[in-house]
Amino acid sequence: MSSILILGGDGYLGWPTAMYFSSRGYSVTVVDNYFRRNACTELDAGMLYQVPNLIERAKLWHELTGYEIKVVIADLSDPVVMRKLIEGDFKYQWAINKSFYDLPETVIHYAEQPSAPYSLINYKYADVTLINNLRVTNNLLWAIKDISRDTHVIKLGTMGEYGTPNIDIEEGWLEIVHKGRKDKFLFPRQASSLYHTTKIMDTDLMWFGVRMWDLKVTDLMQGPVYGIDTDESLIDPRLRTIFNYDELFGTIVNRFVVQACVNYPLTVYGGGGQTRGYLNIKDTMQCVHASEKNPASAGELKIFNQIMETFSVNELAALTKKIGDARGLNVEIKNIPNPRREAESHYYNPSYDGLKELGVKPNLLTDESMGELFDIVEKNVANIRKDIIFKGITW
Ligand code: USQ
Repeated sequence: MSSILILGGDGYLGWPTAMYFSSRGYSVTVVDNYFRRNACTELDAGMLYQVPNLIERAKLWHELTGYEIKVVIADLSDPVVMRKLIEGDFKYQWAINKSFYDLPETVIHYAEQPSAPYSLINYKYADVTLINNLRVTNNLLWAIKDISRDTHVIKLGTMGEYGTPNIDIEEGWLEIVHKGRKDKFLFPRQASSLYHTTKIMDTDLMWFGVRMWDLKVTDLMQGPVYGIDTDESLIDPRLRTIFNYDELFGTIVNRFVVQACVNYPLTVYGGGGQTRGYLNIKDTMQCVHASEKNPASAGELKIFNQIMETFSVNELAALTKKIGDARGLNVEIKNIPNPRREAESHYYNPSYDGLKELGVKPNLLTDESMGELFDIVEKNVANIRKDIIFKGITW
């Protein structure tokens, strides 16, 4: 049974990933320090529904399926904690067999502050983002180097590392011919938030570890994710992932559906021409699995662009309105001054064939899939707080 360690196993992607691998027979351990939940409480970000804590989730998963997800509650920005975790010198907060430990064949690294607006609230939150994200990555790098170089690291990066350049975006690398000579480099990167900047720095740290110490790393450049259910959460709604719809932690599709359900005009920032690559949460699972099955070799940094299709903000607003109106919601769209500094009208042509070539079958954003999201949000409409939808964090 292959062993997988998921750093950040309580988050929007971490918990569904844990269930996904567990249900496929992997030995799964999740680690989290409840950063996301605590930030939601501290900053009054709200949630569409309450979710059980990580230990309760793991117990419930075991009761319902017979599978075990081992739980460690710990702060991975502490280097000692990270080393002990990889060495096996730690205590599970929940596991059936608490004494059993095997070195992870794969580490999936989600343990980061994931929000662009959070990273720009003020100096304090910029600092939290930089320190947490870079330290966790550096701690992981050194622990793997010193203790377990055969472990394959799957690191969640972001399409935002590339920004919106006026040339086609390749999958991670670019061949450059300069004054008659040729070489291959990381694709040029230019972030539009400090959160995205930490992801660029993560990639550089990982690339250093690959070059110097022959580590095995896959870096997944993911676009904004939408959706709630995966096959595993269909077993019981209490297994659903954390779902935020506020300005800090909510991503655009999820936010728009929530806004439509409570008659809040869809918050199109600026001109709405901002184009990004999107994917369903179910496809995040498929992509991570494809990466796990096709690991990087020693001394290789594999990079994939983890998106399934592109949309502008205006296109997403129009689709949300179409689906919402068909459900009798009378959805309004409102262009509001853009709180962010980003191009609102730009060229955008990323490549994203690599993961599909490994067998990923896209779940595209259709009337039906957006309708399924509306179904869940409407059932929880009484919990939605309009006051947290837009606060106006400016860059
Ligand atoms: N936007 C609006 N109205 C809103 C919210 C967002 O017009 O109410 C616009 C934003 O200005 C941006 C686009 O929609 O142009 C996407 O915004 P987002 O909040 O959905 O996503 P973003 O801040 O870019 O970050 C999210 C995740 C992050 C991940 C990133 C992938 O929070 O963890 O790395 O998507 S990417 O955008 O490709 O860098």
